Amino acid sequence: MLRLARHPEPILKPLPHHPWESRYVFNAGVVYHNGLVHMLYRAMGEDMSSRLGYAVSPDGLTFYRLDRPVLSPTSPWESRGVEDPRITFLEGRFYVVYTAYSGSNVRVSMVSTMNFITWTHHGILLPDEDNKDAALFPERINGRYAMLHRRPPDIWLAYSEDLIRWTDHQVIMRPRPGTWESWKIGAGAPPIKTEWGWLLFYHGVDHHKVYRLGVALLDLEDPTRVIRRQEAPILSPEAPWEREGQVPNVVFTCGAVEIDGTYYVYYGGADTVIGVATVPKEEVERFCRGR
Ligand code: BMA
Repeated sequence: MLRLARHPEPILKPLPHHPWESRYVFNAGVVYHNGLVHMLYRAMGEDMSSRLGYAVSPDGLTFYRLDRPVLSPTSPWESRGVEDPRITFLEGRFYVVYTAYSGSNVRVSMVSTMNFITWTHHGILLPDEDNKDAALFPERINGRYAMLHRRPPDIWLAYSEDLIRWTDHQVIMRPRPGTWESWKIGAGAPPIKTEWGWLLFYHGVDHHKVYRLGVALLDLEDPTRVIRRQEAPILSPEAPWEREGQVPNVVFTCGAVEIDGTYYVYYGGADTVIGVATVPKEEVERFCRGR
């Protein structure tokens, strides 16, 4: 059974002297590129609107952050915040799919960058529906781009020729009644390519609103086909800073990386701080192989 081991302390906390991130930092997207972990994290401060901060780390544990947000709301769709960024390095650019929150609606929105400071805005991806927890696959599959998204309570997959117009929407994973993921599920980290399939760290919520993390494996050629899905969660809120905070009993991931034979899964604890939990690559491979 695959289990993550949590790092004993949060790796990023709110900073009282930065008004934009004085209250909560959580739900971080990450990418490992040229020997550095680049992180975009959701930050909330005095005005309770979400912005994205940027932090960078040489080892996955010690992060150095900028003193101002790198992405703030720009359109009416996100007047109350830009939330839950998921970063995918795709064809030489960093694409970030995030939740645009208007106060009454949530939309999937996308920006891209080469440097995490200056952005190209691609706009809303699924214009006519409330949707979140979207994540791009890091390469085309049979010639088309692929993205996971969430029509409650399920994880869906869609394809696109141009990253903007999405078609062929299909449910790929549903909640499992009577379990830790009985109410709703959503993609976590963007899918990670392995020899055995697309590795997916995702979240599940039960009817007591406890958020936990799970793991699944999707077919490389046809990612609508779920090869394997572990029954037990891989991380549950147990540490004090996962059990108490803005929203109690939450571990919620938006990104994971592999560094030197270890997977690092970053997650928000109680929508208040950022933690990381790790697992050796061999154990993940054992899960992928089904033994
Ligand atoms: C989800 C999202 C996440 C959040 C989680 C727990 O619906 O809004 O950003 O971490 O709820 O509150």
